[in-house]
Amino acid sequence: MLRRIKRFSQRLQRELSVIKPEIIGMINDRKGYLRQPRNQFTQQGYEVIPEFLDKQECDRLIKVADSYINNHSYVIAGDCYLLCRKDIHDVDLDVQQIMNAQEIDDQLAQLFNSHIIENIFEARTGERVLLRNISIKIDNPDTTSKRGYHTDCVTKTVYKVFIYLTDVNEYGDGPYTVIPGSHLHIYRRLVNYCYGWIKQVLYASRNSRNYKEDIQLLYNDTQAVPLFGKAGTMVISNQQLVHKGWHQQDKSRRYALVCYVIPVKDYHGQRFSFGRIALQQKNVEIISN
Ligand SMILES: O=C(O)CCC(=O)C(=O)O
Repeated sequence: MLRRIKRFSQRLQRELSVIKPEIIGMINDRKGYLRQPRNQFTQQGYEVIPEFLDKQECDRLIKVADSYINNHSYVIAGDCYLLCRKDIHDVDLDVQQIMNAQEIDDQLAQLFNSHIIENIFEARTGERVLLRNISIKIDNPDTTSKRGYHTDCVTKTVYKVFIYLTDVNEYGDGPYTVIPGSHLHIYRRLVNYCYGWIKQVLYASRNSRNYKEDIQLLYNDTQAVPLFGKAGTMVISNQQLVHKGWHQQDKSRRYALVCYVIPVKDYHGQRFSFGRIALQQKNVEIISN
């Protein structure tokens, strides 16, 4: 009991200390977006670019992914690792993701070093960006544990690229789903932040996501746009956009490349290690090959 009270009080202190910088950060992020050039990407927060990869390359990458799939997170080689989401949190339990896949595949290494992805963002935002990681994400059919609407962080801009490797033609294929323009909403986001803040203080545990990134109020599926596309379709997205992977993925396994991109101004040499640190902190064994 005493230990619980102590943990609660530590969490409360921590969360009290970040309220102000996080709210100021959200307001400043929005101001930054309003200064960007006006185009579909900066206004809507996403854009769909068809036929970025051909079918043959998509099929090849699926084979690469299949050769590394496993039920446990493990280090594949160097900085490349398979992250099974069930090992780090309580949502997306059927998602496996090969992080830093550019380290184990020459074609992906070429794409990683080519600056093609950075150019796409820079042409739209007018700001220099950095591609940090190309991952291969495998979303197995799941109708029970998909994460609901969220943003990737409370503040600071993160961009992602999704390149479908399988056709995503209908809801059952698990389309990436967005609320257009929501990266510019401030009041609705603040209401959700306050709600998430309270949940974070009351309920956060070792295995929970950051509740402050959840969007549970004032948005719903009627406002959402599911982004369908054939294998090879690229979606670029500002991850401050309210988004989710469609929650009723009951038809097929979806393979996609997911690339992580940040503004150069926010890069301070940090190594990409999403999930890896969490695995170590939570004492999940990382099985090395
Ligand atoms: O893969 C998807 O469709 C959803 C991904 C997502 O929610 C995220 O990357 O934050």
